[in-house]
Amino acid sequence: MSNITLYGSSLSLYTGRARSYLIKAGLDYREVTPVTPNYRDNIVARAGGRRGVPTIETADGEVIRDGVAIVDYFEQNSGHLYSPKTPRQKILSLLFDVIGAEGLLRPAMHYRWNFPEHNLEFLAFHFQSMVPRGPNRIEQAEKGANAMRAACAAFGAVPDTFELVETLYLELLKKLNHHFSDYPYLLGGKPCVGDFGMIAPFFGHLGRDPMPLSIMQTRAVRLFRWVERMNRPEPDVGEFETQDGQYLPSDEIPGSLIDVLKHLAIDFIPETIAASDCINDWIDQQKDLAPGTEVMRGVGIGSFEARGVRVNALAQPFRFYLLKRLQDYYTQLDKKAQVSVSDMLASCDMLDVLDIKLSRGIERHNNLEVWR
Ligand SMILES: N[C@@H](CCC(=O)N[C@@H](CS)C(=O)NCC(=O)O)C(=O)O
Repeated sequence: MSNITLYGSSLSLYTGRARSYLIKAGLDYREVTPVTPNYRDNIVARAGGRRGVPTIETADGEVIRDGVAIVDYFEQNSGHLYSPKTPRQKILSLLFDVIGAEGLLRPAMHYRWNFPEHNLEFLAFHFQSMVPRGPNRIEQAEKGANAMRAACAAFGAVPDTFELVETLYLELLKKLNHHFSDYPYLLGGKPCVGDFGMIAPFFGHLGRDPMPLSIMQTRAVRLFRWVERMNRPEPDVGEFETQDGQYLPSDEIPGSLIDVLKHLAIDFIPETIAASDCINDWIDQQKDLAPGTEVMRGVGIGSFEARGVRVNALAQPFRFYLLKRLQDYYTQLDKKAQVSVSDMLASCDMLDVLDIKLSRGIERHNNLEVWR
């Protein structure tokens, strides 16, 4: 029997992050679809009452819900094996964690939900697999799928933005493909927390659903190889000359990664500003929001422009819970390191990530994110 149980699904974006971490760290786990009586009767209550995946049960019987908390738990136990120690690399590791898990939902959901002729049968099967066996299985699965289809539009993928979403995504593929032609992972020879964030959209959705998988395989084979590599226990770096399993020396950041970030900034920065404005307005209006209240997934719609196209997207507090980690790390750096980091962020149009904040903090309590 394995030590760790991962409740998750192949289809789930966020499970992809936790699974990849467990695989790369060589941890002994088994993945279970969250439809078992044990999950329903014992795990959900200890996961804050949320039927969310990924959730794990550790060898000691501890239950942890949320992919970020799961990675944190093992990073702490391993002495932060996948957290770079130098300022620029550590900041980018944290930034890619936010972008991967929160900043690429629009293309991930667009390529899943807006190509039914390619994806629908595949999705129907998987949504049914996530529902416990019983008389209303098909109806319940359809309900779940419809909620996700609606979420796709809420993240800003609607007919008026399809062209923008696709253009940005295809350009991103090219840039990532270029980077992964030279390096096995974002920061060199070893995955970092940011790689685990990025695998979330790039496995469950963009590297697995039929439509986007075929795009990635035909247009970005080196990116596709990174997706494979992130899901294999061996290094799987045969095509690279350098196979040292290390981050790049001297806090180096490759130019190819700066290009990737510069491109991501096109919608990530205006979206983050719009979301923070929206959430801070909402916070101002909540006169009776008691500390400990669960943080909702979205609290309104942020509106912004990218390449001249208006996008309206759900403003999600969780993005800022993650961004604050990067800001806290930056604050405690010495002056010289801060300059080195801010120069790098400025060079990829990402300097704003140091300043965009919510007026109220978020913390975790009983496996839930709550307002401080
Ligand atoms: N912040 C969480 C989000 C997890 C999440 O949204 N999971 C989806 C499936 S991919 C889900 O289970 N949603 C229902 C819920 O969280 O209650 C993470 O990083 O793991």
